[in-house]
Amino acid sequence: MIPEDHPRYRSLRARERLADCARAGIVALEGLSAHGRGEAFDYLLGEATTASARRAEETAAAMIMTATHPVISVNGNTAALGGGAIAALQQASGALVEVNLFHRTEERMQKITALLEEAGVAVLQGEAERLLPLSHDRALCLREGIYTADAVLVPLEDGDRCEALVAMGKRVITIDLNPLSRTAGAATLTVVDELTRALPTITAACAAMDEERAGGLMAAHDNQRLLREALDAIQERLKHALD
Ligand code: PTJ
Repeated sequence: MIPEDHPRYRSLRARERLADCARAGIVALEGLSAHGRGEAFDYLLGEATTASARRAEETAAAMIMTATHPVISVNGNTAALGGGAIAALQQASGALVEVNLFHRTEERMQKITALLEEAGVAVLQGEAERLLPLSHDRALCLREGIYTADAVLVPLEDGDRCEALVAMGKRVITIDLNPLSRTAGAATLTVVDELTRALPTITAACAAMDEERAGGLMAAHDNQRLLREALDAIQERLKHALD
């Protein structure tokens, strides 16, 4: 039992949730190390949404709301930490939700689908086909989902699939705390923020989005600048770490 007044309460609760979900076969064991890497970057960012990340989240909403076939791709970590937030984003945006796993087993696919449905998500289902040019199982996706999408939100993505989706002409929006990752560099838009902070902000921005604002945000978008601003925020924190 983690006491609510513990200074690291939020972080400890997230770890506990991921560990519980790993024991239940929802989160891959590798997902725990992926989370640890994310935590380290979040520490460096001050565990808060920077102004630049907020702009990225608003731009993400613009890209989703102006797409004709937006899809949210969900893996084990995202389902464990953000099931309810995915349901809210789906409701605000009308995006389809598809489960897509790196460490894919039929059992995990079913468990993650059940967890998402319990959280209120309508999960797209069907016969997955090997439709992406990748040697691993993230190539498996639904023809009427990720394959047809013109915008894909892929939280905690791996670089290969991100590059493949961009090469297919899709807008690829990722949420990744590591501004130096291959994914961060390859995506159309990288939200350098923690998943559970980023998703509700994107949802709120979707609900408030109009065509003119969306056009302005997308015209001003520069992903390299967003990544540089994230690194600047880290450098600034380090400069004053011992003040
Ligand atoms: O459920 P599966 O089988 O699809 O596997 C999922 C994992 C996460 C194991 C898989 O996609 C993977 O190995 O991911 P990577 O390549 O380790 O990338 C995960 C990225 O997400 C890393 O750059 C982390 O810094 C970042 N990250 C981890 N936790 C969070 C995060 N970013 C935002 N919010 C988080 N909570």
